[in-house]
Amino acid sequence: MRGRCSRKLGVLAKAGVLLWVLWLGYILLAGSPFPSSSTVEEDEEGRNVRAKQRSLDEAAADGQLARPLYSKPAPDSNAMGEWGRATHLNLSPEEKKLEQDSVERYAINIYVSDKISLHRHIQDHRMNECRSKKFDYRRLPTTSVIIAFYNEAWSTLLRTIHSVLETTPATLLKEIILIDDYSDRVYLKSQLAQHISEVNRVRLIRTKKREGLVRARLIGATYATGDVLTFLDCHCECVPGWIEPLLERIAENASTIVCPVIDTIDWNTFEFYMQTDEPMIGGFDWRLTFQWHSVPEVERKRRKSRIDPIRSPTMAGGLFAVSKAYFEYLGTYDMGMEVWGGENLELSFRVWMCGGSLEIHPCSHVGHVFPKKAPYARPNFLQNTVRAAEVWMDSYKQHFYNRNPPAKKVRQLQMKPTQVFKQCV
Ligand SMILES: [Mn+2]
Repeated sequence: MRGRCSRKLGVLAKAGVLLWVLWLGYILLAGSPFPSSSTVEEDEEGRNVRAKQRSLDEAAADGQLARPLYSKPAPDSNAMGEWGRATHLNLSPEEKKLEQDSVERYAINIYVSDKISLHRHIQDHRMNECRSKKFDYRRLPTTSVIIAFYNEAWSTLLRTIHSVLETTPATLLKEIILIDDYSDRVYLKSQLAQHISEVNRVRLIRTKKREGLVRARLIGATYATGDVLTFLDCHCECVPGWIEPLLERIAENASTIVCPVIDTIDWNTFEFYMQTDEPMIGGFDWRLTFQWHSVPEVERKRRKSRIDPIRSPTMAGGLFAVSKAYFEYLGTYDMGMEVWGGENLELSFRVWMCGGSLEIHPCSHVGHVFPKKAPYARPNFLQNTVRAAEVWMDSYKQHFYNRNPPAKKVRQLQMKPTQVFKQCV
């Protein structure tokens, strides 16, 4: 025991002497006339070097703050779908049958999706100004990402989750809240719970009955602890840098709902098509169906640069960020709405009528798989749009009923004349 102690002391003493010698050497070198034969030019050069070092340090600090919770594995250019490329498979008749079955079941080619990495990279083709834009990470609000799903395929759901974890700076991401709206597919039970338990900052909430998209999202929002609620669909892939512009805009103006540019992921090949030209904005027709329009001249003139957010009358619905406090002030969604369809227009009308605004940020890009067809029936679409018209359209609702006679019947059947609707609070 004692021998061991004295051996240790000996080692420590030697290490001490060695450190002292090194320090002395450093002092001698630093003090030697060799580096300090100073001329004015060299001083300036030194200052430049120091300034460069400082900016490198700052960039490194920014880089630290921009770092997501998990990093993607190194890209593998040979892997299927890497960089958002299309996947084309040479299939045997049996495999072809499996592929067709998956399309039949999900309205998305899940056979192909299953072959693509859950962590694939997406090529960033955003405008240069977007890619070089700097953010003050210490001042951006935090966000909770809310993803509701019903019987979603495994690989599209999990790719969405991993994509959020691998592209959202850890300092900004409070949590991902998954709401299972009473799915019955077996892999969404314990297998999903197990997978989720192995990643940080993901919560899984399950409803006790089928609630529909709107209520499922609102249930998710009640668990959110972030400053901003970011709603995503359950078959998305985020492009790096997607969240910062949304959060920065909400920090500037808390009464703004901000949407990313929604890029298309092909339902069949999973090719990621990034929209590189001017984004489209949302509108609607008199049947209250959502439509895309090009940016009008007046809005184009109002904006000072092509990376300024674009005001949009309506949103597509699936993907947007809103300050939690402002969403509550707005009265959230119309709770009487079921499933999906119409709720996006209702919320769009609500935000504009209640003094807020709705914008699309050209620097924020999220890919979405638009399915081959609507994956499940939505018998309540008409009912939802009737509610939106009754609450917000005043006398303009006549155009809606004229263009959409079945809506009149829905109103007679479902709306009591005394019914009071929620407007601005
Ligand atoms: Mn969708």
